Amino acid sequence: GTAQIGVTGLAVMGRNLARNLARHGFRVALHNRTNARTESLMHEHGDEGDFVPSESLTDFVASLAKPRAIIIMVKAGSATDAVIEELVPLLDEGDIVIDCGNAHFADTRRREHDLAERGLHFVGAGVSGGEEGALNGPSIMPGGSDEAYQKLGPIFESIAADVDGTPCCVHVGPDGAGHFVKMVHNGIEYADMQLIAEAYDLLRSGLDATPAEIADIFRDWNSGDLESFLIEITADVLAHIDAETGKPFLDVVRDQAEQKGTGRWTVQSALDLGVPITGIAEATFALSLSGHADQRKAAAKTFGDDGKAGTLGSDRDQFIEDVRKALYASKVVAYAQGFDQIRAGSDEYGWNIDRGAMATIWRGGCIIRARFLNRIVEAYDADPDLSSLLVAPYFAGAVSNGVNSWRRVVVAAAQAGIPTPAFSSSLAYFDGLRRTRLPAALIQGLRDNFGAHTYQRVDKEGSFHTMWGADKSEVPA
Ligand code: NBP
Repeated sequence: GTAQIGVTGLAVMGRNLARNLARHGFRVALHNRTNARTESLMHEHGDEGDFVPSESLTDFVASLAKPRAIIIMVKAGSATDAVIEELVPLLDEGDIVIDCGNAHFADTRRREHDLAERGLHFVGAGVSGGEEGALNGPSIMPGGSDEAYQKLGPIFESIAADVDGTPCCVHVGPDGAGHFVKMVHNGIEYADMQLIAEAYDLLRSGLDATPAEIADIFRDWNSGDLESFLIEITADVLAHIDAETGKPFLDVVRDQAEQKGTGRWTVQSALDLGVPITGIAEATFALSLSGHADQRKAAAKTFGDDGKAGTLGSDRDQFIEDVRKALYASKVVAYAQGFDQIRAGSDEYGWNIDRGAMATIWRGGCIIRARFLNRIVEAYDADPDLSSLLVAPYFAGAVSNGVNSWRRVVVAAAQAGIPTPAFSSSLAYFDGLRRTRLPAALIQGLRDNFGAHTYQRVDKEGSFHTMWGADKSEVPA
């Protein structure tokens, strides 16, 4: 065969990735379980580049030059395993199988291990940017071996988004590292969206501002530190008018958000790793709450929906500026926590992930692309072992500068009964992080009292236990 790379799985993502590859001059082999998808791609876009379509997987594999590079872009989970099982007997030693779907990193670790035993490379690559990104330049986060990346790197780097001449693709690390980082990226995306939603709610419920007015506020914010893809499209969504009713689009959409797998995975992994990613967790739980329509109805009936709309507007401009600063500070917390999780995962699984490089490849192509990622890159350039993004000079300054606004917003929200779980918990995290002494000493005392769990002292080494039920003397444990 002569094709340089193949794509199997030609739904929206695979189709656009294949077109992106072809537009960059690669000869692309095509396959999909249901041939109609392949035919429609050839029919609609066959003239965009050099495609080699095949109806059967055998012909598809035969159409590829060796060592083969095959991208799988199917529904994550058992479909990916099914395709791998069908594919592997047709391959030769040294071929590279690439999963660009949203796999769980643990599945990617397992698959990489299995295929390595069969002499094949397996690369789990996170791809962000939705269908638009897949076509015009996504952010790509490939894991897998150095050897596989040597061949794939130039291909991926040429189709990835580009920011100031730097491609939004880098070899993240071995086996599941790429999918792990993609997972954290999606968790941060959840936190970002929840923070934006809370800011909107504060302005709408607290100031009685209209969606169109709030769209203007977000547009204004997008010209400063907050500049990002999500802030930009927030203005578009807020300004949109429903054609059927003439009402703001937001007011005709159900307020129950879908909770997809990756946000949940991020929180589960953080619990396993012992990393407090409170922003992402609150965002995930806020979506869960939105989905419990019956419970919400019962509670609204019991307690009443709060009727304090418009009560926060005594100094309207000041409040808007406070919300902007609170949003920025909370966003810094969410990213700081996400990068902590990347470090913890990297340590746990031996991936040696360069966090600055992750911020670099998120600057374009992906959903969380934002101006402030440049600041994260600078922070890790200055200190690759940074203990927390929050203590890097730029972010420390931004948070210190915004902390009074942040407190005023959280207090005002609590008084007005406007739920701000992500704003509030991010502030609590910040206050907890900077405390020299936390009340955990009391918890140690309680655990020693009821379960003889022992404790350590601030003034000498070792573990100790107090004889709580007897004379309360202390004994070494
Ligand atoms: P879907 O996730 O909707 O999957 C549809 C594709 O999977 C079709 O090609 C389908 O073939 C194939 N497939 C299934 Br389902 N079961 C199969 C099986 N047992 N054997 C072979 N093929 C099978 O497609 P998508 O929305 O393009 O997403 C693809 C991947 O990219 C997913 O992992 C997704 O999580 C990830 N992703 C999506 C986005 C996004 O914005 N949509 C962004 C980033 C990542 P058929 O045509 O024969 O039914």
